[in-house]
Amino acid sequence: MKAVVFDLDGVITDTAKYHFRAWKHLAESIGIHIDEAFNEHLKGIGRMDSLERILKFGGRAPDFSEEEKSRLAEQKNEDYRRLIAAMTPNDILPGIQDFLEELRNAGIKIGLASASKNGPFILKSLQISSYFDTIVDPAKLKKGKPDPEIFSTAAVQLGAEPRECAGIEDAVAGIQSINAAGLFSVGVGVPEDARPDWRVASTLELTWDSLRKHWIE
Ligand code: B16
Ligand code: MG
Repeated sequence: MKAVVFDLDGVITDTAKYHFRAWKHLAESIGIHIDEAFNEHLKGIGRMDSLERILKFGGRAPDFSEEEKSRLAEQKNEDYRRLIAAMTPNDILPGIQDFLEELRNAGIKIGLASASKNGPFILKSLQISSYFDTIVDPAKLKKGKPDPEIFSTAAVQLGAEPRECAGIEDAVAGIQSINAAGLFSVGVGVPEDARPDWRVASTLELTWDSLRKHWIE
């Protein structure tokens, strides 16, 4: 057991509500209405793929050029950045700061495997950047979650074999990515059929002691 790799949105902090607000605003500007249920399908999915899903949902996929789509995604991101700029350590999900501290004290390496290009900015706002030994740059990946690439890359960057790492995710696509990469998978509030190796209902259940117990079982 050498390393733990964290997803960001839904595991470290809840950015989904800000993504939703910004996407809703953008979608409405082009006549598409999305609700919270639809937003579930955007969790863990990269920015351009999220936009594609929204356009397809609204039946407007053929109406925009690549250039226009980039502009729409940029517009959403500006809106989103305004919303997350106000985040503080109070926005860290319950138990996560203690868990990071325990991992560091146990000599376990810590990585971030988020689809978000705003990951480093968010860690900084939450004042927890110093816990992270590595952050995977999602811009350098060929494929997003559920492809295993992001978690495999995290293991490589941490100098560990996948089976020496655990990955923590709140999205089904994320669990699929962890399982395919061969890490021990931990699912936060994911459905049973997502098949995590260990399932917790809330981030409060994440402690180094309990993770270790489930991992070696
Ligand atoms: P950005 P995660 C994902 O974060 C979000 O769940 C997803 O909704 C978002 O579209 C994606 O990051 C990209 O974010 O627009 O900031 O680059 O769950 O992989 O940490
Ligand atoms: Mg997530």
